[in-house]
Amino acid sequence: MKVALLGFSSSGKSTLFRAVAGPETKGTLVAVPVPDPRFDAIVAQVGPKKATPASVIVDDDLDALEPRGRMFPPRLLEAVKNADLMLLVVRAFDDPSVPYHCELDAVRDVSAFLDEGLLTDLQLVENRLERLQKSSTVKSPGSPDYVEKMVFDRLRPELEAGRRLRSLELSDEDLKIVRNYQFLTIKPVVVAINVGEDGATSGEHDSLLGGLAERGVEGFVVSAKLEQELASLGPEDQAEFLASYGLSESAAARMVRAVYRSLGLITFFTAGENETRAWALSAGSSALKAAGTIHNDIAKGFIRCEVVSYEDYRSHGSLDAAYKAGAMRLEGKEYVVQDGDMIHIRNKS
Ligand SMILES: Nc1nc2c(ncn2[C@@H]2O[C@H](COP(=O)(O)OP(=O)(O)OP(=O)(O)O)[C@@H](O)[C@H]2O)c(=O)[nH]1
Ligand SMILES: [Mg+2]
Repeated sequence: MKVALLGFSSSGKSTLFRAVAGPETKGTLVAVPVPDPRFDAIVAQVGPKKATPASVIVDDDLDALEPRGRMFPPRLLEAVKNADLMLLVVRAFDDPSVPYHCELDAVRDVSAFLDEGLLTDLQLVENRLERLQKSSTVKSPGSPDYVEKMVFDRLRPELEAGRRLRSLELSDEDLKIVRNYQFLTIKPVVVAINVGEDGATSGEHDSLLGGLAERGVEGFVVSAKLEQELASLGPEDQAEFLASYGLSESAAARMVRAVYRSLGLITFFTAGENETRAWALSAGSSALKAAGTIHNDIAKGFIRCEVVSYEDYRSHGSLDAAYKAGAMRLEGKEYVVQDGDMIHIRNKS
């Protein structure tokens, strides 16, 4: 899962990136591990040679949003295509030594971003409808152009009314058409409100967060600069440092949780002595999809899937004990994977 960091220049994107990436990271791409006490417990019990947590990839290589004219110039739009989620960093810290394009107003910046996404999508729909008008087959029921026009005729008023495509109940057929285009509002958005050093727990932005929730957008408050300092400390000092600011979790952990929720992800585990690993998967996915997440070949040769729920694993103390107690279920390709499932795919290879 790839997260694109977006925001106006000097909103704190790169500072947040360094905070979640840690001081060691070079470059603009980093895999941030998903904090999960269940995974830690499995690793402690199995003692594998290698432990790989689930992670989300954060990309800070995108251009800043344009404050004037088109917010998403073509190059930026192109880059956003490759991301699964847009993480908007919005500036709410006041620092006269760091110039900003206009007066500080986080609510305005967030609205401008969300509205621009709607407008960009609306324009795409309108341009496409205009083209379709000229098509020779648009009036023949069942033709691809006819079907597409029907879908876009329905989407246009939704976008005009400010509804994000992601918030609509789209059928599989709708989605098939929508996915042919690069709509912005089909992607989830998470907003990081970058407050000054003392604002991380002030509650000052609660109404903004509430407004976002109403639009189906996750948000969290962070002081990127403070968290960047935090990232350079050892684990014990980190906990103390966080507590002294009234926080229980680092920016990285809060960000990853928000991303996970927005993308509707669950975690399943593969516990091997060589490698024990946590994997992110869309909620509602099949065992076959889970197999494909591990490796295409494993999906191709899929025979059956051995599943032990995390609760059963915990209560029996190990996978061996769970198997012996009959807590393992054999499932087929269509089985809907549950959060925390411990999975072993039996496959032909
Ligand atoms: N006081 C304060 N300064 C911050 C905070 N976050 C970022 N800054 C400062 O703001 C300046 C710009 O931050 P960056 O993280 O480089 O901003 P950016 O969004 O990556 O900017 P561009 O890459 O130009 O688009 C830096 O000098 C940061 O130190 C914060 O929470 N508080
Ligand atoms: Mg930057």
